[in-house]
Amino acid sequence: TLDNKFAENGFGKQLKPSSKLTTYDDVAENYDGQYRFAPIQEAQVSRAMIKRYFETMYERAVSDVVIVGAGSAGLTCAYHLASTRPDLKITIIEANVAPGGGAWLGGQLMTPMVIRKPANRFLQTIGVPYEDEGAYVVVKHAALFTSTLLSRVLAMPNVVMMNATAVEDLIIHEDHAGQQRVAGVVTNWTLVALNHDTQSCMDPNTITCPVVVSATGHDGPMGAFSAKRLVSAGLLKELGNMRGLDMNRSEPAIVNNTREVTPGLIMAGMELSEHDGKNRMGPTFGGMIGSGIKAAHEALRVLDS
Ligand code: AHZ
Repeated sequence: TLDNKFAENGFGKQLKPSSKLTTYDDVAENYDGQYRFAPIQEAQVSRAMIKRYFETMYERAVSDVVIVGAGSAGLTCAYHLASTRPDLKITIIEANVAPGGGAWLGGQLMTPMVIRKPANRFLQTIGVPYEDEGAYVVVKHAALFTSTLLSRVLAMPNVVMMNATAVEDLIIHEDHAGQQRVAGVVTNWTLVALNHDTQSCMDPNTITCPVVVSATGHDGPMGAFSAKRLVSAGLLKELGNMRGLDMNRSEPAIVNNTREVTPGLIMAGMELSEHDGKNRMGPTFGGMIGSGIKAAHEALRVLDS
């Protein structure tokens, strides 16, 4: 068969580096100005991705913590949790192709990012330089914060991120006493989740876990997902709805109220403003950092209880 032939041709075997492989910056004596790649078969590329991706899906169908939303709050939570407890299987589900949420820009379409003290300590931890302005610090480009945080999080062996994947429901179990408990998430490719109105019966998938951290941001096409679902599932009477902008009220309120809002579900970041009816802060990101760290502590408390 074709597949046997493929196997005979060395599928799965390590390609032998040839002395003829050269790059433009090669200083080898025999460099002749030609960039030469190691040979590859198209199926090897497909299998390299498929094998790893689906093995990961299989393994993470049961996770220790699922973080929904890879914005500044969700990523900070992932960093703190994964670095504190390398034994935990932490799975991040992000609806967008590009993780990072709103933290690629500081505010409006401007690049510098403002972070109030003492949240700058987290920048020191992950190694992001900043200008010190006294009460607050400024990172020269929000993307420096987000890309650094993302790379630190993704480099940790216990973290998996599935992007272009939406959480479209929660798993909710009932215990003997009739108490409802969030016991995982229901996922789908985001492109599928966005098309339920036009295609029938595209069933989702599940990830079971003892703790979900929801950090899906304020209301939007997908935002405030869990807060809205708690209302429609009868676990929250009504949405508090995000209130007007007040930097001094909102940042401590979001951090201090980051908590297990319903058994098994911790809420962090701006999603909490919709759940609780708290003010927004606009373009200052210390509250998201503080909330992410608090959510990590809350997740550990729930896991250890
Ligand atoms: O794509 C969303 C984004 O990356 C993702 N997300 C939303 N719904 C999802 C779902 N499944 C999977 N159902 C989902 N992923 O969640 C991420 C939220 O990131 P964000 O940056 O919007 O939220 P945050 O709370 O981390 O940061 C908020 C930043 C803000 S908003 C604000 C204001 O409006 O005043 N101020 C600040 C600092």
